[in-house]
Amino acid sequence: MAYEMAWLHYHKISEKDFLKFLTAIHVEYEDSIIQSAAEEITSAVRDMFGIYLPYEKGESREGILLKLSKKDELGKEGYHIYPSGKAFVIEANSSSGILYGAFQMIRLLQCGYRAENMEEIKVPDNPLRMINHWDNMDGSIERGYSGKSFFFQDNEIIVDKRIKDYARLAASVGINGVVLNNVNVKNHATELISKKYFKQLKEIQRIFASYGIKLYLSLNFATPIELGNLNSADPLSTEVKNWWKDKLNEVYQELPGFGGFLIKADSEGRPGPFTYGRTHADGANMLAETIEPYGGIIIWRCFVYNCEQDWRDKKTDRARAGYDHFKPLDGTFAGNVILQIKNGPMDFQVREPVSPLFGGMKQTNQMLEVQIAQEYTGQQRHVCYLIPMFKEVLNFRTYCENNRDKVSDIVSGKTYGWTNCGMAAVANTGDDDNWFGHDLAAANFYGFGRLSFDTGLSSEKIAGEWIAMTFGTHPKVQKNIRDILMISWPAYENYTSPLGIGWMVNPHSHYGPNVDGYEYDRWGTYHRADHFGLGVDRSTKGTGYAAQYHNPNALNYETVENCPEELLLFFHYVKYTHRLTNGKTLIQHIYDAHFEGVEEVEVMLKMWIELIDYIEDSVYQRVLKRLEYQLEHSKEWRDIICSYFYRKSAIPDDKNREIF
Ligand code: GCW
Repeated sequence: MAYEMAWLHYHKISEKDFLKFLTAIHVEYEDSIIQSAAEEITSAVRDMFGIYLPYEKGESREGILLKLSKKDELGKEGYHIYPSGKAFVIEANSSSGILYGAFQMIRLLQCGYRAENMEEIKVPDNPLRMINHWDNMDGSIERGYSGKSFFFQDNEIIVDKRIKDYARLAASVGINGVVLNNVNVKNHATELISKKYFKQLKEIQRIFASYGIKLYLSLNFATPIELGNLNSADPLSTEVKNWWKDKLNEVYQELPGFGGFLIKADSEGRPGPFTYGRTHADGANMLAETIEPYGGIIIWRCFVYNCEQDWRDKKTDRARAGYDHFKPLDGTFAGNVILQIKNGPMDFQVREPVSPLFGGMKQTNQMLEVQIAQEYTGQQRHVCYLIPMFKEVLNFRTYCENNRDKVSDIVSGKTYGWTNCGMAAVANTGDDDNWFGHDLAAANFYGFGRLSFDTGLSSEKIAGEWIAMTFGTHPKVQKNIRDILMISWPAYENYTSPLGIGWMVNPHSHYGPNVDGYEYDRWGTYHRADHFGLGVDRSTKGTGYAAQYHNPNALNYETVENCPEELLLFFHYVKYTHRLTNGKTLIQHIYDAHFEGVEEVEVMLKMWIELIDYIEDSVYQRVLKRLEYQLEHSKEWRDIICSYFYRKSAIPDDKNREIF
């Protein structure tokens, strides 16, 4: 095994109290998931305590007991773990619940808990907790920053030991659905739902299922044309419907228990219902109806916008597109359709407002899409711990109702009683030895899973757990790495683009500073910077985007005075001389934030260097190199952004720093 096991490699622990339970694992009922749970416990106990636990069937009052129960409060996938006399009990209504309980027990031990403090009941907050891979069948990964795909190579599906280890990593943080292939479905990927690939898919599905994970695929809306030789993919054509029916029946015959499909339609060159003058509800419902008898779901992405649109018209605004397209369709989607919505209205920028579709549509299942692949946040070469950003999104009050109106309430189904809903993340894995390119990027995968399971966990708590599992519980290790993670997103925001404006990256690669780099900038620069100021006016005088929110959000975003400052330039064109609440002018804020961002990276690097004696050398060196690089790159960001705005504004830095 050339690769490492991220947070699933266990440190020896000295918790003596737990030893009394380490006589055997007892299971009353057995299936593949319970076997996985038992296997996980056995190997963890072996590594942590040096004890080999025998596995026994039948009831017992001693040892580690895996028990199926019938308790309403544990829901479908929840667990109750607790010590009881000479037994440590992991109890749940389903085998998945037992698996999650087993991983939690292991986690608590790794985090240094004593047996008496290990009782816990937890039911996952979100029904669906998914990872979306953008893996292509040639082995490349769209926006992949940690090597090649471990699912595909040369247009074949790989089935090897790593698939199981991936399932272990995902299940250990509560993931229960995985989309294998990129949403841009082309060529061979269109054929994934054909005979050629069923055998391997079946195998992957079996491995995933033994870790409580359902398999999903991304679908090409034009499959009837490309695979079926029809001349249309019109969702209302009987011929097209029948073709899909036969095809999807075949899929479910071959892959019973298959989760369903993720679809990107009418976006960035992908085909969709618009070609035929149909709505997205027509498209989604046609597919949903076909797979409904099998319990399948259609996850339909709301990332629909016209990248060719002409912005000289003042009301034209990419940010408006999702809401403008989907809001009028509220209530027309089938019950097994879920709309998957990116956290912001644009595209995973370091700072965006929350998409107004959350709480904007009240009668349509919704799912939150975030991106742990750091496409716009340093591409896994910079540390950028994204969990604090996701927490802000989840905690955002939409005001769609008087209470239970936060994004976390909506996507978990608490607001409107949905059961088809949840959270999805665009994956940051690849076949690098450490899975994530940057060792510290693993915290985003780990954190996303944990947060989707338990939205109440704090970013610090999640970081602490991940550090304990990965690097141990030494207080210095805990403190320094947690501090590095916690300042990384604000630092990245500081040295890149200011106050919510975004997009100051090189076109296509989406990496490195380029103030005018927005690739769809045919009609002037996205950020609208001139000699007097910058920012996009999205008030009613401008594009009108701010009005897509419920009040008071809409009212707040409408005016410069009430707009949250971190989003000021997203919503308003503001003069360089405008005074912010801290008394600084906008231009001075731009200079200061960029210098501060670099200083924060200096601190991050220093804190890592202090860990030289505590971290295994190869890992220490890998991270050190990346942090040194990050520091240099953050300076480049600072210099390019500051000099651009110095030249535009001709206002010098009041601290007289050298601006190149
Ligand atoms: O941000 C854009 C990315 C594309 C991606 C698209 C999407 C998979 O640059 O690479 O395509 O988002 O989310 O569909």
